[in-house]
Amino acid sequence: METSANRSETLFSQARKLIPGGVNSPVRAFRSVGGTPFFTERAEGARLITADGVSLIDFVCTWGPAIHGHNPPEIRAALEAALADGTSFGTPNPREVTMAELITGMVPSVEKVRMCNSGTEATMSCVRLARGHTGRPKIIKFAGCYHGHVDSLLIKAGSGALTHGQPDSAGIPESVARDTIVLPFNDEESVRAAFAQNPDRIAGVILEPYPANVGLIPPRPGYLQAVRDLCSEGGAVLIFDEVMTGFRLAPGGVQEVTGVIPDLTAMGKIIGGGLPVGAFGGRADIMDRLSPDGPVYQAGTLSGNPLAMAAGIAALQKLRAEQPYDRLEKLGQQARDALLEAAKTKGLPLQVPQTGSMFSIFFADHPVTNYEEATQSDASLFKRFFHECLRRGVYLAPSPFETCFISTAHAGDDLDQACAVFQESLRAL
Ligand code: KE4
Repeated sequence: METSANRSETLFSQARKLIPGGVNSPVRAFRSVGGTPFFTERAEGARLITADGVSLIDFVCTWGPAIHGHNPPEIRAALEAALADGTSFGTPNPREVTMAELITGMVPSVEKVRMCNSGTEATMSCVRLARGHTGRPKIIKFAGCYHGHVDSLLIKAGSGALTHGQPDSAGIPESVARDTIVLPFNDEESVRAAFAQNPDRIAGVILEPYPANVGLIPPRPGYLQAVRDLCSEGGAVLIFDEVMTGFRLAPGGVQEVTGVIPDLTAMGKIIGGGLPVGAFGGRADIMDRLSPDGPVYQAGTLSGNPLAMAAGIAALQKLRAEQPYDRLEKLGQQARDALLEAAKTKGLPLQVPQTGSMFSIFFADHPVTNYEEATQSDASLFKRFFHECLRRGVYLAPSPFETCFISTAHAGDDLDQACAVFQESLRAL
């Protein structure tokens, strides 16, 4: 007999009959931490309310979009107003212009921008643009960086694939994979060598400037600028995948924080206010190669959808008005310090890389600087920690190779309570 206490179990067994793995995105299946995933009925502020009636302090924030917390009134009001006018038009609509003005105003390197429907579409389009602009075949990416499920980028992806122990995906022919060069992150010499070995063949270099799909790995000082310089010298397009970091670490993302300027930027998550969205933009001379003006084709039935634009505009306008970045940095430090303090007392090897409202948790003796080191962290200890937190009402990203997010709604009691849970859970290990 189904009770509210086990409604997620019932839903999951039904879902598994109809949806591969019972989920519409692999990481949600909890395969990296074990157990049955809970289903969420609704979300408010810093919390998810599960189908089992449990209230959880949420550090996934729908994988990044919910920087203002869940269901903020400004986004809800914007959606309710837009809904009254219809859900999709298939023609240009005024909100697309407003969104383009906001993005190009907040990310200075983006002179022109095109909306799409996911981060995957954004990175895929950047890669096609780089190849179309340069006429070259090869792309450089970095082990551990994840850019969505794009054939030519799902090579040693660091998020879903790594989490599921399948560093390469089936279904990608060698003919596609061979034009992708995979290098270690934080290793400037390997980039230099790749350019030297492939003169005039590299169309673009794509990276998460702060890799966050293999846990959070900060770039070494000077590394991003070195990659920038090598791309300029080699005539390749530098692509920053800021789907996660864009608008989260600063209005202009990592490129604003570091001053390292890419040629193209992939965006997503926050700019949709929780609705399906992606965007890519950058130098006008490259963006103008896009159809209908140029020879590089790209399209999307629901690109610029009025509801997604309304929610994204409200989210970006709220960010511009509130400028919450200093507050988010302090909240991130509070979570980091609570974790490190408890681990020290317990004598546990713990690394908590943190920047702004993003942090990850490695059970490791030394700071993690690349994919190889991340895979050597103690994943089984993470698994136990995850469940100790979950049963105390705190939901962390269900993999050691993901990043946790904090929203402005976490400030105060919820974060204080979560930090106490972090400490109790570490003590219980
Ligand atoms: P989407 O296609 O999932 O909208 O975006 C792909 C993507 C691209 N680039 C970066 C840096 C990303 O982090 C992502 C997606 N992130 C994952 C979380 N690691 C989304 C969660 C999921 O796959 O279910």
